[in-house]
Amino acid sequence: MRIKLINPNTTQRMTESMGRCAREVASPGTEIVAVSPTMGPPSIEGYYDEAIASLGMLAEVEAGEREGFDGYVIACFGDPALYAARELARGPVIGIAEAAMHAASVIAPGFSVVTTLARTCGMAWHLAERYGMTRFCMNVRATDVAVLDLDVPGSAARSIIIDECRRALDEDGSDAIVLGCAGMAEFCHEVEDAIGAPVVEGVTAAVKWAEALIALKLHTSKRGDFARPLAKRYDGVLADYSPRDAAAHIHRK
Ligand code: 2AL
Repeated sequence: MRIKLINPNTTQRMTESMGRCAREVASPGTEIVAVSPTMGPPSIEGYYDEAIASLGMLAEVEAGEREGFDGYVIACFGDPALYAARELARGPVIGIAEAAMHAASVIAPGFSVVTTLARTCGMAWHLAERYGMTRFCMNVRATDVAVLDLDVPGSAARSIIIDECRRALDEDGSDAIVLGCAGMAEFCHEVEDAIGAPVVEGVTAAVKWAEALIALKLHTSKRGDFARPLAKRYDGVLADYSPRDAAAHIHRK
C-alpha cells in the first residue's frame, strides 16, 4: 500500500524527519512518500498560516489521486483543510491531531496536549471539540517554542517540552501526553522515557490508522459531505484550483 504523508508547511527538513518517523512504524510493504508543497508558509502557527497552507496541501492530495495513492496523512497538528482533502480523496485521509487524540483517549482516561506557541492552543481546543474529545482532553499547554526552533541543534526545545509534559501530568490530572506539533515527532521516545507516561505523536498514529483502514478496504464515502467538489470555474489566480468534473477525474485515474 502507498500512503502519501503531506507536511502542509514548506520546511523540507521537517518533512524528512516526519518521513523517517513514519517509516519506522509502517508495516513491511507500506510505502510512505513524504512531501511538502512548494508554495506556502514555512511553519503553521495560526489560522492565517493554516488557510494559506491548505492550498498547497490540497494540490498534493489532488496530485496524489492521479499518482494512485491509497491514503493520506495530513501532518500538521491543526489538521488543516482535512475535510476538503476528504472531498478530493478516494482513500482515507487522516489528520495527525485527530489520530493522536483518538489514540490517547483509548490508552488513558485523560490526556494533555503539549504544543508550540500559545496562539495555537485555541486551535487544539477547537479540534478536541470537533472530534468529541473534550471529555478526554484535560488541558492544552503551550511551550512557546516556535515550530522552526524545535530542531535547532543545541536548542533547549526538548528539555522545555519535557518539563511542560511533567507539569501536565502533575497539574492536569492527565495520564498521557499528546505532542501538539508534527515537528515534535522525533522527540516522542525521548519524552516518553523522561516522563514515564505514554506520549502519543500524531504522525505515527495517523500512519497506523491509515494502514488499518486501507487494509480493511475502507474508502472515503462519496455519498454526502465528502463527495467530490462541484465542478465550477474559480476566478483569478485560483483558476488552477477549479474543481474538475467528477467523471473527468475518474477517467484520468
Ligand atoms: C504545527 C505543525 O504540526 N506543523 C506546523 O507547521 N505547525 N503545529 C503547531 N501547533 O505549531
